[in-house]
Amino acid sequence: MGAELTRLPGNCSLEDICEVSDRDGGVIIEDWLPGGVVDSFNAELEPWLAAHAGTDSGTAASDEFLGLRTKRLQGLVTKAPTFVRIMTDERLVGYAEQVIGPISPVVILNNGEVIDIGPGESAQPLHRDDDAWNFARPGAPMIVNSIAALVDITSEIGGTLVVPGSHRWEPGRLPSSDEITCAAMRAGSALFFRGDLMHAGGANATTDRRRRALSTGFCAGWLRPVENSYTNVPPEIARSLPRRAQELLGYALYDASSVGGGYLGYHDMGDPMRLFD
Ligand SMILES: O=C(O)CCC(=O)C(=O)O
Repeated sequence: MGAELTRLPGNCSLEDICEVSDRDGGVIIEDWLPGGVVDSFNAELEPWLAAHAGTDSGTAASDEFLGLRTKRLQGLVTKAPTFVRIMTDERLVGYAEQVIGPISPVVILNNGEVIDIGPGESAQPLHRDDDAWNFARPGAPMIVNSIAALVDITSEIGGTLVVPGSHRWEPGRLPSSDEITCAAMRAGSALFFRGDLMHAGGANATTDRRRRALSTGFCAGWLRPVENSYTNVPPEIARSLPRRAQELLGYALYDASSVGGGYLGYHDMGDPMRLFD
């Protein structure tokens, strides 16, 4: 593995993050989350992960991709309230707004997903998150994602495999092995990356430990997100959240009139935020 990801210190600026991401497609931010946040989030997750019934997403192909030895949790606002603090992080949302800004004046949550890779799991195929929307092309990302380490992550335990620079590649180009690196990180650090960067969950083939990480992604406000936030976080629960979280979950009316677009997501021909008045 000859490729490397740049590592920025925990107090780096949004400008630093955007500059490296623009060049490499992704960047590691050391100690992004304070230890207390990681600890309380992990404690809230424990019962949900213990009760996890196994991968059952609806199709064999998607189960295979998600990982048969991997536990995934969504609906994190309801399961682990510390997630609200994480998903509203100013640098993460600011990063999303910078990258996605050229195609959408508004970003919403694409997914908040714990990815807990168990022993014996194999590596995912390399992919771009933008591939979920089959017309996406490198160079024009529709989403950004982050993978935050909730335990110390190494390549042996299933660290994310990343192909720095692949966000600029022509369609169809595949990496050689020395163009792939692993986002090894200590707990609390995170990889921020664009939706057009090639990456994959790594294999956990030789350890007896689980690789626990959190994926928090944002997409253009006009795109159908991977996670259905309206069913996972219904209005009865969203009502008590901070306004910023409600907006990021997609409850605010999408207004692109400032860039010549229109309005999306009416509730009964009004702004859904009125539900919370
Ligand atoms: O778990 C990871 O490190 C990456 C997971 C991923 O890329 C995915 O599930 O699409």
